[in-house]
Amino acid sequence: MTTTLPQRYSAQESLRERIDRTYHQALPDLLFEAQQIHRQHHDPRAVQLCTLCNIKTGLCPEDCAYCSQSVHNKTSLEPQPLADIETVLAEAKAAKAHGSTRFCMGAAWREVKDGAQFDRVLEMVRQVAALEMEVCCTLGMLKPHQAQRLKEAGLTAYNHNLDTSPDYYSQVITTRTYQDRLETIQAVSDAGISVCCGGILGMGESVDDRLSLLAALAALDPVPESIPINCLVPVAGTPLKDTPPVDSIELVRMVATTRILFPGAIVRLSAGRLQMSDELQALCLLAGANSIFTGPVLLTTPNPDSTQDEQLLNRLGMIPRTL
Ligand code: SAM
Ligand code: DTB
Ligand code: SF4
Repeated sequence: MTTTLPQRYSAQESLRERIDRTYHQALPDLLFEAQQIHRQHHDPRAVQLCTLCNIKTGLCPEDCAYCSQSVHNKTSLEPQPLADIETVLAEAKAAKAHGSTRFCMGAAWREVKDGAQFDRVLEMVRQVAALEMEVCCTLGMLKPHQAQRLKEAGLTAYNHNLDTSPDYYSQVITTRTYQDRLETIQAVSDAGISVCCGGILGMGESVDDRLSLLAALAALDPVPESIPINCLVPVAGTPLKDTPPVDSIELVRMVATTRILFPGAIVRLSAGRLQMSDELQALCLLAGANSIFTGPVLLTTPNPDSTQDEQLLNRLGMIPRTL
């Protein structure tokens, strides 16, 4: 009798073929595979709560078509200069009191510039780290010495998304390249900071583009430890304001495929939860998502409030993850 290896162990299969086959298998098989892997690497009941804080709002020179904060988009957002350390620290303490174990500070910058503002951000990182929370920043492009300084200040992770496939990217952003993003991600991992890198679904891209995004994430070395999956929050005044929402089952397939490809990563069900039913969020958590952003706003757009999230986790018998 000849024995054939199960398809998943085929040596000839390319990464992209494996991603395609994984994503397109029957949903029960996809979910079963994702759950097996999820359970081998994580507590299936635990969900990490993470809170965002926009430390500098609006007037960003980049032209990201989805973003409320770009100067190129005519949105109703009120710009705000870099926040005070005290204000940010108070928000971090409140987030911790609500069960968040990770605090992520975002700035509407194209890139970090050395000087007093960056020094203030470094101090924010130091003070949040002292609260014994994971500290993450997303500040745009970084140079290696800046990544090093963030590491020394106690930064746990840096969020810098690839956003979409290399092919679709230029439909969404023209003011910086995919390569620019890869270089920032390299500087982050070279500094010993954990990479948080994912993308956005629902910007008019195809399923193939989404799978190419996963292939690009899988080609990073090291692969990201944290992968945010955002669904576009359409913002009035942006070119993507009328883009139709992501198909629910396609979202669940993406989450499950991400879980299978990145067994050890925290997969974050990020922007767009307000538009999702409880049942869809539950399916995403069953498919391997194990983190959500809590608090009534993400950076500039609304998000379910903590009470709603608490009730959902309770109904599912799930618990906030401790550090
Ligand atoms: N300026 C920095 C940058 O672009 O890296 C940090 C902030 S930026 C808002 C962080 C990420 O949020 C973006 O890379 C994008 O993936 C996500 N994002 C921004 N606007 C969004 C929207 N309307 N819907 C979904 N995700 C969005
Ligand atoms: C990420 O991928 N999603 C979060 C976090 N990284 C910084 C941000 C979502 C922003 C959604 C749009 C807004 O609120 O402006
Ligand atoms: Fe600026 Fe970031 Fe918004 Fe792009 S996503 S416009 S870089 S704040």
